[in-house]
Amino acid sequence: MDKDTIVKLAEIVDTAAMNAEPIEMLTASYPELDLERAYDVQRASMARRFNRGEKLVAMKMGLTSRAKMEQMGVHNPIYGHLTDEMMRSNGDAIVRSEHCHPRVEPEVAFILGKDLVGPVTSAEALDAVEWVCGALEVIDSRYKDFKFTLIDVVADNASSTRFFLGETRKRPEDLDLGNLGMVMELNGKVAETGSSAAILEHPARSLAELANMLAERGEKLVAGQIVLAGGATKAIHVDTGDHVHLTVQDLGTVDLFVE
Ligand code: 0L1
Ligand code: MG
Repeated sequence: MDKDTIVKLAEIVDTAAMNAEPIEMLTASYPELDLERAYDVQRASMARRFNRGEKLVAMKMGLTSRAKMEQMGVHNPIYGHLTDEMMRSNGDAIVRSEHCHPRVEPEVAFILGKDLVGPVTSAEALDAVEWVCGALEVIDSRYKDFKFTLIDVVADNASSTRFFLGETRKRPEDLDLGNLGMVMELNGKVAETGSSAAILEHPARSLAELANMLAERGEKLVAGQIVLAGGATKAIHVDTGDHVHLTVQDLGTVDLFVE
């Protein structure tokens, strides 16, 4: 697949995200698109955002739970890029009309105190973490009727759209990071319960995997960057008027509204 095609596909996914207009999966028209090239499309779509003035502030891991991997028939997680334009403050609202079919998932996020260059072990990855907090990620696949392959999702920046961090920050050594209980409520009713253990068995493993996948491309995570480790439960659909409230053991709460 040549560079012009990568740039064209990046324009298609970026425009779909900007206009909240669902598209057919790319692999239907470009069956030669493979995982490597899909990450090229993801980077080319990010380059378009950076040209519009957005700044990279975070990375995310996706498809980190067994349930989600089985659902997609894959064995490896994926990653995506998150910008300042995607970040919202705890308690803010997302705008329903800016999204195709938004869903929300409960996560744990890291804030790095040091650069992190793979290959690393989970322990080495954790050593680069300054703070841990709870997070809500809003994902919004741009594909019509949720029909896509893993390759399509990667090209679509792992369905990234918005993310919210909790205000409570803890050092990793002050938490039972591998088994934090999480309860996600929708409009005052418990919608999902889970544990951070569902995030690749330990969120630190997810962080290490991310550093290792980036290292394959000669890239690294840098001090100050945020990393969303992945969803601990299924994502829930949200619509106008909804309120999602997440409680993470020892990490307080995170709220988002849909307007
Ligand atoms: O954050 C993630 O787990 C990415 C999910 C990508 C697939 C989807 O949109 O469900
Ligand atoms: Mg996620």
